[in-house]
Amino acid sequence: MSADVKVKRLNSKDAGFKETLLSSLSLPMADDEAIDAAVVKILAQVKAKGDAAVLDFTKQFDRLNVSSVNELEISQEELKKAYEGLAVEQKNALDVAAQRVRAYHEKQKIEAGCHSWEYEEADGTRLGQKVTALDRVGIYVPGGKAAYPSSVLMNAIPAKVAGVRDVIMVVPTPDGARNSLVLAAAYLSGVDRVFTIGGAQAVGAIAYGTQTIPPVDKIVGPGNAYVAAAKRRVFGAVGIDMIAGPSEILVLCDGSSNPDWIAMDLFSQAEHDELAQSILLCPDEKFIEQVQTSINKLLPEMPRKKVIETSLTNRALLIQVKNMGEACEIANAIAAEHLEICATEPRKWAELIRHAGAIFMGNYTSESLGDYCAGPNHVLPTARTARFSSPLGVYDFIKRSSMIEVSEAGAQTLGAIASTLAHGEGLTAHARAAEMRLKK
Ligand code: HSO
Ligand code: ZN
Repeated sequence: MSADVKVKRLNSKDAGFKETLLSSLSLPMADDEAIDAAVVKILAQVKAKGDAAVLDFTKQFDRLNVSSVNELEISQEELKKAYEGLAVEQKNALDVAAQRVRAYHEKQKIEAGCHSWEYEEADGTRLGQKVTALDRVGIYVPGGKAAYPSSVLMNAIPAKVAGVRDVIMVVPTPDGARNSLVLAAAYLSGVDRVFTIGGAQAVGAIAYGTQTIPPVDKIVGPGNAYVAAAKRRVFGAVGIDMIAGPSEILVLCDGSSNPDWIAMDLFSQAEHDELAQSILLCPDEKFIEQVQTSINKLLPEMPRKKVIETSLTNRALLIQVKNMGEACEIANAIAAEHLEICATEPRKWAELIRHAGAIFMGNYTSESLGDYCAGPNHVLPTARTARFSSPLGVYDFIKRSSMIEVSEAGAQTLGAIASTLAHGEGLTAHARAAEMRLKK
């Protein structure tokens, strides 16, 4: 390992601070033309040839040579076996995580407007919204180094809680290497069917359907640049969740925490990706110094120190602010995926926060608890999109239909209004349809 990591320091008093900060933040992933062009071809092949194209691409990219897509499906018995074969400790941990994620999302279903409603007006006209679950959802699960069983839980459980009947998971298994924790998580979350396919071809297969793979209504889950490009391309034909960028953590600390804890929290997202971004906002210069010291003390122990070092060197910031109030203002401008408030009065500061994917309050709430088992979803808006979007949730797997039932009396008042407006738009049939229902 090279010399110490020196994390970039900023001070909110510096001239041009705001501009420097904003230009250092991650942007939503841009389209890569070469990748997009390759993806367009793959999607067209899958759309035209179905199973045959899926088999070809799976042979080409994942070196799996099979003669039918049926051979790429993992049966429920195999999923169950994967779960039952886990070491006791892992099985228990996965059980508790699944149970807590389910309980949180059950609660969310009740509290977050995921149910139908109706009201009646004085003349008997009834208006409302009917909520229905999507019929079929596809979950993309990356293979290789980013194969996270926790992400299977976070994507599949809210879909099942919403009432989605068919959850179809796709997961690439290059050279046939299956991840038993991922399969166990699929079993625990109630995934209905699993196919060992990946890349743009998998996105195309579940978007358009093939002879063997059923078409879904929405595709969720993270993936590499090819998967992201394919999701963008099939959007419209199907729904998608979001295009997730590298992980981000923003820590607001009043200096009351243990600098080692803060350093490790910054590492925890840095270890995901060289492009991940970890930022500390703190009014206490001495504490910032201590965090920098902890970083260098703890980094050598980290198995993923290379990734962490690159991420911290290129992307991390230690920012000295005037006070915690200013830290909250800056946090709103950053709109981070994960925001930790490590302070003695975390709730007081949380009240000032308007933009963040998830807010972790108090010195005992490490962000990593949220990644696995606190209960809330770990699929969160990145790259400042928390300004306008929300964590993945039950509400992403439902949709709403407007419900309108006009009484005879209601048709008299509404009919006259609609008729006037329709004539104004030159739409005579609209006007006549309303007028015909008026009593003479
Ligand atoms: N922090 C990641 C999710 C994750 N962490 C999965 C560990 N496993 C994005 O929110
Ligand atoms: Zn994480």
